[in-house]
Amino acid sequence: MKNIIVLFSIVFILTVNAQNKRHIETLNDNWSFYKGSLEKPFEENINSWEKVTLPHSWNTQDILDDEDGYYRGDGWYQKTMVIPEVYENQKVFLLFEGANQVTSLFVNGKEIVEDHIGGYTSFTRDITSALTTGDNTIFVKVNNAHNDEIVPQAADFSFYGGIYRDIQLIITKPVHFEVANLGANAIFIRTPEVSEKIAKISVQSKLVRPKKGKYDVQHTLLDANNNLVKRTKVKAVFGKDNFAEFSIENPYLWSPENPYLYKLVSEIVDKKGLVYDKVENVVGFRWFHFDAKKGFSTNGKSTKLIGTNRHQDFFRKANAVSDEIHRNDMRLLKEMGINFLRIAHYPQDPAILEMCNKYGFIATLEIPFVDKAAANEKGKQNTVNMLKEAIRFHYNNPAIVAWNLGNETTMKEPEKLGEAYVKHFVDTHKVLTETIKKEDKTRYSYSVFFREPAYQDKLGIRNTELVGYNKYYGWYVEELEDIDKNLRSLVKRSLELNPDKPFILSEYGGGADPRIRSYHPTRFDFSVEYQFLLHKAYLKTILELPEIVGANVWNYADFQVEHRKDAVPHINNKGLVSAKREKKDAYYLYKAILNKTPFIAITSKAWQKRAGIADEIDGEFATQPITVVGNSEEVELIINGTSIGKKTFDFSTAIFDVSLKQGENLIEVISNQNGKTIKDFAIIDFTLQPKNLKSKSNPFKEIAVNVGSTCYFIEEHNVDYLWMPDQAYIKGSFGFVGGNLLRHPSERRNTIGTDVSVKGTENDPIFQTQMIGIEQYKFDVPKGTYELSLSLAELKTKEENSMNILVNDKMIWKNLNIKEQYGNDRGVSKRFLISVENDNGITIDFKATKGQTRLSGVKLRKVN
Ligand code: GCB
Ligand code: CA
Repeated sequence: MKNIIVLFSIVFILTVNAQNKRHIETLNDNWSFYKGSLEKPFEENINSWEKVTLPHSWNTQDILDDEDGYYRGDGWYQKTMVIPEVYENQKVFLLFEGANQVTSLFVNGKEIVEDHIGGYTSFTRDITSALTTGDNTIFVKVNNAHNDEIVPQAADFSFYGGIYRDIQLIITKPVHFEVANLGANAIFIRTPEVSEKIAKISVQSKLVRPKKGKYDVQHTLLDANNNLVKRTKVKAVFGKDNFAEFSIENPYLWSPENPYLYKLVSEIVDKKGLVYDKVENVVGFRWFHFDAKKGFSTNGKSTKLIGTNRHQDFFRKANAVSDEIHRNDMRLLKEMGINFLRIAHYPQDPAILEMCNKYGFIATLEIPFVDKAAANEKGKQNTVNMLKEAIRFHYNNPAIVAWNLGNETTMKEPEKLGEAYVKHFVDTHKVLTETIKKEDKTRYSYSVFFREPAYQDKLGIRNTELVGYNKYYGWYVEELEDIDKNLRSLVKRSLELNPDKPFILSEYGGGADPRIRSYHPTRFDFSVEYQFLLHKAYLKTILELPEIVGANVWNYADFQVEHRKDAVPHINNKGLVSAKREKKDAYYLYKAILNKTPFIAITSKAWQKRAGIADEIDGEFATQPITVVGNSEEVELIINGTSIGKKTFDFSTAIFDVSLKQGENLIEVISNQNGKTIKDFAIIDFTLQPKNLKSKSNPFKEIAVNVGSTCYFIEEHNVDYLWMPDQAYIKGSFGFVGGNLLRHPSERRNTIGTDVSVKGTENDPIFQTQMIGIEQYKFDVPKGTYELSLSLAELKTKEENSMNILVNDKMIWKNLNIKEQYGNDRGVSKRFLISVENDNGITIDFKATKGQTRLSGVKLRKVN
């Protein structure tokens, strides 16, 4: 009997508690979707619409195809649902975590005012008055068309449309903490005083009460194990803010090294102690400071801030990225060892902030005021409102230390856009800076530029407490060797203007297509190896120079940009991981440098299928460099069971020359650190190309050459098919005769190839790199039957070009005018069957009949 009573009371307590938590559930499933505008949406036959699940974007495919542009217009979502009855006279809200970019909501045909403006901030709407019992119909119209009154006006990312984050259904009692305070939960937590001895906490909250009633607001602080630390109760006032303040002794402090989180449970209770609403927030007790010379410190301890930027983006998902992917990104960043995250270029999913708090990432958060202002009164108001929404929604995250008002806002030079623009532009900066300090006195104001410091200064927009600079030395401008010199001089110029304004290197980086590999990396070749060298150079200076208080790699991951035309069209591949989150070599460099726990890695281990030309005639090995990174003293490398000795790490890097044989090669690396052995390995499937193509011991089989390139190219869609770098003809081997490498016309990208998006192929880098004016291509192969494949393209050529192609003096392609016959910017490949009947091998002649000859790629395969 006693047991039964105990059981009953447990059940009773559980139900009371359950009921008094506000009810929250996601509303992601079972939406119907229509892409386009609708005259009479409520009369539509929904059955013909597409069934979708949130997060959803309608631009997952069209940002990646060969057609310019992507759909920017209306999209309609519809859902029918029964609202769960949780309370009597309950209040029902919809919280949209993110929909891009103007959202209209209709419940049972009734418009819920007002439209939400802006694609990246969360918002909540009270839908109670429009609801009925039984089925309720919800229509959401989202529009992502360009709008002069909404930022971003332009940017290097795609403005994907859709309800691309979760929708939450929130149900409260009539008396509750305000839900729709610009998207925030109306509880603002501050820690006005924190030391090792004492932490003061002040909580501001706002209540909504439809009818009379006397309530208290009760705040309970729990430690990380959910133990009660302190509870306080104040009499609730309505119509204005409630304030509560209390302090605790010997607080556990939150820091990047030890991100200790408390939990604050805020409740509305009546005199009998019955709970009416309950909201939880995390609390981190910390103090922090930026100093232009000494750098950043948390709780008095200096910390060099090193991390990355991050976009909300995943391959073929546009921005419709699940919480699981968000959290996986954060996990990979934690593993890499960062302590600093620039949440660029707009507020992101709550999941990101949750993990910043938990992992101890110092974070900056910004609004999408990018490149250009929405230069009109409405535009300014919208921008300011976005900033307010961002600050209020994310206010309680201890990880955030600064609010950034914009990114490279002078990309479109204001002076060139007229006087009225300049006025709006400068004014917008001013109002945003003020808004930050008005909304939040506990954090720094921040803005990010890319032009010369004096330029911003002259415009009067260098007014925030922190400044960030995005600099692409060694990529868009200047050479790798001068990165150190250029960074030092930039920092100096910034500090000369304002000696007390801390400087953050808010972006730096370079592109790397995981399919492109090189042993002779050069600027703008998009090789993974060049990116590695670039980051190594930056890291050295960043770590050395105290005046760079923080630095963020651009970018954590590759992301999709519809209008970008790099090695992978539509992808900005400056990520340390790919758009599908495969780690690139530079990721491991950061991991080795930033991690304290023992770590070594063969940086190129993801590159499994490799090839090379034998060192000697009839040789059995090809020697290639293998880079190892690690945070110990030295490392030993073992190839196929045989040690080739040890090397000392230099800036966490060691390079071995390794002899690879035909077939499978096992590379092992071993290192000792504090008595602990750490290892890594790589398995390389190696194709040994004979040095002499007539070799008897290693007969020629097949080769693919990326003509006009010093890089290897891995063709992913043909099961890791590998193209080799090109070479000038060597007797007995292969190579080109005559001609010049195709170069990008602009000085800025003076390296090989051109960045045109090539139609009809996914192997753009093969076609983008070319030999122009080529005379011959030769293979000194033995007698036999061969399949010869030629890859060609005319990329943005203006002049007329046509040529004859002959193999061993026999015409195989007459008057080939690629542009006329196939079209500009289109890749063409054709295979020919060739027989070689004497010892002279294969000579392919290219003879211009108009303009110039060209060749992008060549493959040769021995059939018989
Ligand atoms: C920048 C921008 C960023 C771009 C990046 C790039 O400075 O802030 O949005 O994606 O450069 O890759 O060019
Ligand atoms: Ca090529």
